[in-house]
Amino acid sequence: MIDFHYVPSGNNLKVAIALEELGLPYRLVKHDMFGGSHQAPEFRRVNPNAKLPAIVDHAPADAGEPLPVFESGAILLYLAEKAGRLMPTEWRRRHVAQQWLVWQVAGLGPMLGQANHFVRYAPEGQDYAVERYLREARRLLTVLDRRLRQREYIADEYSMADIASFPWAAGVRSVGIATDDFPALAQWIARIEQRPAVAAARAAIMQDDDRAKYMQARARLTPQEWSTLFGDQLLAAARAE
Ligand SMILES: N[C@@H](CCC(=O)N[C@@H](CS)C(=O)NCC(=O)O)C(=O)O
Repeated sequence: MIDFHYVPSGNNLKVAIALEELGLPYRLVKHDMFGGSHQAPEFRRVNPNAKLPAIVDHAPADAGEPLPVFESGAILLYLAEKAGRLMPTEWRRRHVAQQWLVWQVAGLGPMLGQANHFVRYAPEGQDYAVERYLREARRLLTVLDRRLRQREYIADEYSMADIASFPWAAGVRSVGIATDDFPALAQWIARIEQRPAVAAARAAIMQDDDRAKYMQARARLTPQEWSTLFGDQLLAAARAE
């Protein structure tokens, strides 16, 4: 059994899709990001970086202690290795899939994340930051769109590379980017959305009462929530023993 610590967001949807695709049994452990449950000392023993998603595998391959794994990219690679699926085994194909997976976690995710922050959470009037991150997000989406022009999936076969990029690409409307501007990408999103595991993953974690709070066009946070996510409490939690 795998404990899956989550909030209803794109990074977390990656892990839900992977678990559903691989048919691995998991137990949902929901967090309240706005309330700061992920900053509590017990969860920082699972993820010292105090972010979601994270998993704890109670039946790791070495038959040792339960193993916590954090960072969505690391979790996808861990689950692929555990199940022996969704990452190519042939050397060249594996490195193709791996570099696109890392491209998502090091580029597309952080840039869209910052765009999301400045469009939806920051005080208004930060035009330079909004334009900088939206332009970089559009550039990265263009790279992915071009990659998908001649192929069905990002790598040579459906893989963790697709699972990593799908939730972010499918969610770009939240920062005001239309997928119509990226035709190959839009077709790939529609193709992935047809997968039963994707529907099951969305049903498991995204159809959630709290989801509306994550989807506000301009987020309205209480001062305490703002401090937890972006202010003094964020730093205090990292410093706490
Ligand atoms: N690089 C991390 C990013 C995780 C992340 O930022 N998760 C968000 C939710 S999507 C979170 O936990 N936010 C709470 C916070 O920043 O305190 C990953 O890919 O797992």
